[in-house]
Amino acid sequence: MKTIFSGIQPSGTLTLGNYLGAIKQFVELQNDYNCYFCIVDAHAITVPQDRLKLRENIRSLAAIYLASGLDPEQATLFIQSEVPAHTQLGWIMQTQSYIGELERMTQFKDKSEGKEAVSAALLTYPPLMAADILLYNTDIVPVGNDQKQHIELTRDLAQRFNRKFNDIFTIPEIRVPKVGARIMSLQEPTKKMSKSDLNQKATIYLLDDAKQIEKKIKSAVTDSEGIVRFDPEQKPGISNLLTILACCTDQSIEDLEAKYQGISYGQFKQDTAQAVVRLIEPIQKRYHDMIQSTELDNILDAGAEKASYVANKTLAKAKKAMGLGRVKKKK
Ligand code: ATP
Ligand code: LTN
Repeated sequence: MKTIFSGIQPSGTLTLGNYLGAIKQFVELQNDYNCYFCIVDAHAITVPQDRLKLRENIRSLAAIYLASGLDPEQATLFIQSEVPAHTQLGWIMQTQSYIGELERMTQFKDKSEGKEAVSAALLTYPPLMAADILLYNTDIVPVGNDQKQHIELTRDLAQRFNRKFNDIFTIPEIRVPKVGARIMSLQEPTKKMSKSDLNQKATIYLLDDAKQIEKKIKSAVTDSEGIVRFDPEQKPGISNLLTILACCTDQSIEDLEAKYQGISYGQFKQDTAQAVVRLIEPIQKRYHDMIQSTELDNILDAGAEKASYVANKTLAKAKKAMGLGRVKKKK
């Protein structure tokens, strides 16, 4: 059975973009693959975090994984910092990364731009991400479109290591959803919808209530053409809403274009909001049951143990291949 690994940062309340780009795929894939889904808290601290808020976000993300339908019997769910092999292999992968290639990463450029104090860890974020993936002999990494560059680099680092030392790492493939790989901001539909957007109206959070969702979609930026048509270049706002509606109802964009011929943006927006609410409401209900439960802790404990076992084996191989540590003398 092939192996899947993916991670989400506990850096704020999850968005509809995170759900449609990442989690929805995780749930669909869990029956057919050996899956590891991680809460990458060590990645979240590459930018400043409030410690209490971070704790809360970690637990909240775990509850969202479960509420979305990830089954701990099928998939291993765990917290990155509870499996030390991640940061250990992360260091090793840093030794194989060139500063130039790390500086070229668009996420680094975006997050460091205009800032005075940029942590070194923001630059070395991709080798840690490579370590996450490579520890589990991962074949496939399901992510949104924005992670393509990081997965490419992971492949390069793995190949570089294998060539120089020993053929240890599996070279992973990326998997992005056909529709929904890049959900855009509701207010600036040429920008991706993001957890960290300061404009609350731009982003639908998975824990928003029905009223908030309706309000946000109603005020989403569109155009004056008045035709519901998919054209991301000329009509980014309407195309984004079409994508959202298609993902939430599992219909094709073509079918929706036909269905909304001659129908007003007002009605289209109302239907889109309703579809989002219908998708999210049951997740929210399960979330509230899950978040306080001891079951959540048991699942994360078991996940960390299972992940550590596999990760430590790969880490030991990588260390040995590089000559780290020692070989004990026989008596
Ligand atoms: P931030 O905005 O703080 O950088 P983020 O939400 O972009 O955070 P992650 O938590 O690291 O970043 O993303 C988790 C997963 O969600 C990744 O697979 C990412 O590709 C996907 N994702 C994030 N935003 C979107 C989006 N707008 N559309 C589709 N997928 C997305
Ligand atoms: N960088 C990713 C989060 C992430 C990840 C991973 C995704 C960290 N490690 C391993 C897939 C596999 C992001 O979404 N910003």
